[in-house]
Amino acid sequence: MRLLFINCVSESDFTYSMPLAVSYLTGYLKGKFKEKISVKAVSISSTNKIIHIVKLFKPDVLCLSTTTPGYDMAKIIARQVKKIDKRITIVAGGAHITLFNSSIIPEIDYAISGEGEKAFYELLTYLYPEKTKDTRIISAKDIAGLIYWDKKELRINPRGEFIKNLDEIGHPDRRLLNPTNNIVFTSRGCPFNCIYCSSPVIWKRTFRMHSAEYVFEEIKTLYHQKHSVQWFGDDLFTCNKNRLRKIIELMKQNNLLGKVSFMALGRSETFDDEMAKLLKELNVLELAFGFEVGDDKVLKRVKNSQFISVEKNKTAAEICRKHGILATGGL
Ligand code: B12
Ligand code: SF4
Repeated sequence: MRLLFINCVSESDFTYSMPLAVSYLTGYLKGKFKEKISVKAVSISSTNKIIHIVKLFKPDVLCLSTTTPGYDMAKIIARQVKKIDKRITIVAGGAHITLFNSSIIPEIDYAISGEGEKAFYELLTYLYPEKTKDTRIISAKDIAGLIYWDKKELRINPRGEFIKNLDEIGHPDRRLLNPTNNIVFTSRGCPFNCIYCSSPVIWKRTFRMHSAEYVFEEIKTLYHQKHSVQWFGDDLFTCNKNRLRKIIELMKQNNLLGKVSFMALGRSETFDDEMAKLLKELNVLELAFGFEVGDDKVLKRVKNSQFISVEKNKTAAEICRKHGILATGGL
């Protein structure tokens, strides 16, 4: 089975790099099929080059990962690829698909809304039953979150439950990523509900954490890839003190504490002096908050919370200063 992943970006976008999503998806497939899966992943904003790669690699499945700004490109690629070879199955996923289910065009055979690992694996099992080790008989209507064409009608299956134990997803296959990628995810989702944010829609306000052991392995892998500065990409890193203590302990035991520095995202309601102490010990140098506005009424409205206040934001910044952590704030 040959899978070609494309990170769809607009021609004017220069901030792109292969999304970690792709490495999670392929990492999850490891060992689940009878034969080796050939994977190629490209992040290029030139349609001509992409078409050239499609002709050379000859994928069975073309996998498009797309945000909303990249979706026009995804549609162009899908249309052109179907013109070259109708037999190539085109599957799309990513934030845009999760947020705008019905935007699928007929050239995209399947799309997956929401968490992709389980649904993508089940889709491949459905498409290639002879190649999977799975004994289940899966049909398209049973795959949670699958969007597909039934004759000319678009079917949108409801999204299923999130994978409960996040460690089950396995470690992302970082060989597919740009070597400069220094992002570590220690959780998925955020329990809050800010009115401007896509996280509550994408992750439905469920918050799941990886274990301290899993996080430590990720940090260690990146450290061995020469990343002494790492970025926790979590929506909300300032959340669980006990797990932080365990991560620090593991770093100490393995002589890594102080050798890696970090940046992370926080929210002032889940941040206090004790949390700051732990973050400092872990060597978090910078914490980015969503301070948003200097007016309490508007702040409570946009953060959708009665517990937030400008004063709390100020206190969070002061606590950071006290502990020598750089506090930055989105306004
Ligand atoms: C880290 C991050 C970045 C980083 C790193 C991106 C990277 N290359 O890894 C940087 C800063 C570079 C970045 C850039 C951009 N980002 Co960004 N980013 C994120 C962030 C915080 C996490 C993404 C992530 O890795 N999540 C973890 C993975 C596991 O989840 P996931 O990406 O949703 O993937 C799952 C599913 O979507 C699905 N899936 C994904 N792709 C595919 C493909 C197939 C075939 C299948 C079947 C399934 C599937 O399965 C995955 C595993 O479960 C999200 C917000 C968030 N919390 O999700 C925003 C987010 C994805 N980014 C967003 C945007 C807009 C962008 C930019 C376009 C902004 C810009 N123009 O500058 C660029 C484009 C990047 C690109 N395409 O290369 C938006 C997208 C909103 C939308 N409507 O589409 C988000 C949601 C933030 C927001 N504003 O709400 N981003
Ligand atoms: S705290 Fe951050 S991630 Fe959570 S809903 Fe608000 S803006 Fe989104």
